[in-house]
Amino acid sequence: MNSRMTLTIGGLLLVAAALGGCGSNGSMSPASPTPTPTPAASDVVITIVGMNGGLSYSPNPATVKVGQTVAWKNADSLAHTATADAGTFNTSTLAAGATSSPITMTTAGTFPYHCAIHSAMTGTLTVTQ
Ligand SMILES: [Cu+2]
Repeated sequence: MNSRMTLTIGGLLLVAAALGGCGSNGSMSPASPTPTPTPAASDVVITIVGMNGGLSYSPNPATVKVGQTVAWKNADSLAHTATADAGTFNTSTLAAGATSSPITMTTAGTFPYHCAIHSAMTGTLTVTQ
């Protein structure tokens, strides 16, 4: 081994580190905190009131048009979901106070849904043309 070989290897490692650093999140972040991105506005927001049978979601039933987006806002102190019985949509688990990403409703129909954590929580979403 000579010093020239060592320098070459060192240079390659630097290049590899630089390339890898570009792809990872966080390492290139500025020191000051970036503002949390504002979630995209949804056409309709349904509030998760809490565990109360058919009154767990409000409004219920809710009606939207094809192509509109729906978000569920969890106003309860427990985690909940809004999960279509047929699996066509699912907010996944929403912590207390969290709002789901907007979900675009692409198919007309009546969609019963429930909380995947508390099956007694039920709602209905109607999607019209
Ligand atoms: Cu629940």
